[in-house]
Amino acid sequence: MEKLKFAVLGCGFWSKFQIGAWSEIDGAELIAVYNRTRSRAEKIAEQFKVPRVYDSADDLFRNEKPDFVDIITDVDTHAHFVEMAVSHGIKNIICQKPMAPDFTTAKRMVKICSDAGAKLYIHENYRWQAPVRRFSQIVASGVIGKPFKARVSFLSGFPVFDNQPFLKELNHFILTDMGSHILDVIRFLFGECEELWCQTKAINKGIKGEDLAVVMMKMESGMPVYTELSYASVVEHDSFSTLHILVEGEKGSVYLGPKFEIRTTTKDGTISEIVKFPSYPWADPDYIVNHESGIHINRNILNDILGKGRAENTGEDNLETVRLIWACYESAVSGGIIRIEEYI
Ligand code: 89Y
Repeated sequence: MEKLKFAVLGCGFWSKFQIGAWSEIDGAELIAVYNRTRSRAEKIAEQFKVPRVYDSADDLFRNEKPDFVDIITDVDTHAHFVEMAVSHGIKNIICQKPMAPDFTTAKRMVKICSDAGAKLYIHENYRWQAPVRRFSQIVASGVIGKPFKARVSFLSGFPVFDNQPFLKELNHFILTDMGSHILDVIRFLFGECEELWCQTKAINKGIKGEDLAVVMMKMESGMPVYTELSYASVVEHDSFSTLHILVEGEKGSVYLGPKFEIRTTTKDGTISEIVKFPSYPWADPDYIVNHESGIHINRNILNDILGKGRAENTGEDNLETVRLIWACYESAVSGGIIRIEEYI
């Protein structure tokens, strides 16, 4: 089978997990890696047997002419590398979440790609987590009837800054880092949001951004969704690195809770199932459900590139998640309700 050749830009914390996920998929071959600090790229190249290493992304594009590129650099550089890829004629560009450091930049990235006839995909993987997919199937099966309300929680005290110290330096933290996941899962499960109200706070000492956000949403369907995101929580069941969801419907409720257990309750009683998924040597056990989902999103994107399917996580689609993140910040500052169709 002919494999598409791809390059990775950025060899920081997330690259080994994303490249690990690619290594589980037939049909794509990693031919080169770039990192500003060359030694980091060399380390990744050694681990994953990548033939060529660059400390200039321009040189990489010029020499390698990859079929697609996977950008896994820090958020502040995403737009720069997307533009560079476009200028080198790359037609398939994958960019790590969050797409951009602000909404205006995200809109510009989508436009640049669309004007150039390049496809932009955003690596937004939480909706691909095995428990989230199974949860969505159960809700769609109709067993609980029409959903009328949901609560989505990410409450964690995981020492996230140990692995990703730069998160401490972000002026906007939990809504960009985790909100991009959670708000995207909410869109995946319940459709688009009509209006929202948000409150944020910084609880941990020594961080620049907020580590707590509480959001009340009214979906276009009229359904209320409450979501809470926190890296300041000391709770019995830490959500890391997934989320807990309760949906109530006319005939029952479904709860995705600790240890990937889904409990479905109707008038006949409660049925429990534990969602299972494989582990991989390249994955970190603390993040396993998160890392495993990378395989599914990568496969979905690859199939789109190959013309064999439609990608869920296009730039255009992800722009709606980015819109919600920044609508949340605006609400947190103004104290008001934001109507999403007016937030442009
Ligand atoms: O950066 C985040 C992500 O994408 O998943 C969890 C994380 O590593 C820390 O919040």
